[in-house]
Amino acid sequence: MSEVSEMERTLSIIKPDAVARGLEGEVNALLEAGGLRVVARRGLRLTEDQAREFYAVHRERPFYGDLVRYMTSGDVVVQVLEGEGAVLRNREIMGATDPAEAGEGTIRRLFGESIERNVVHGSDSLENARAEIAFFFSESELK
Ligand code: FUP
Repeated sequence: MSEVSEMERTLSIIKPDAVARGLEGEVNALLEAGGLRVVARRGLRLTEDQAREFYAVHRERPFYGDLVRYMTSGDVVVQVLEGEGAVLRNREIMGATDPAEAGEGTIRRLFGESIERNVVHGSDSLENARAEIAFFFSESELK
């Protein structure tokens, strides 16, 4: 890359079926190989209210109910990634929302089962990254 990127943080979620399939280690190996470092992480089960709020931007979309059901169906891992240009970098390593359209070698192409069961979430802007990190982590957990 020719441009100098700023050090950034972004939010990553390993989604329920990926946790259940034991993909956490492989997912994080790909993120780390791409230059991102996990600086905070926690396993948890989203409540329905949390999932509805987290995905509130999609509340008018036809897939919203299914998405909330899926995201509350099992444990997830929420984690903060740090690195140069971390927001975009994470999105590149994840690949397109639909695994069928994701590039070779991306997490979603390698492990995704459908547009809903697409293994990982990643913040899509620096502004959303800040809000999403604060949604799950307190200042004291983020040194
Ligand atoms: P992304 O930022 O790549 O996670 O994609 P979006 O913010 O557009 O979508 C958020 C989540 O909604 C996706 F990860 C999966 C789900 N979704 C569907 O289930 N169906 C769709 O048609 C689009 C998104």
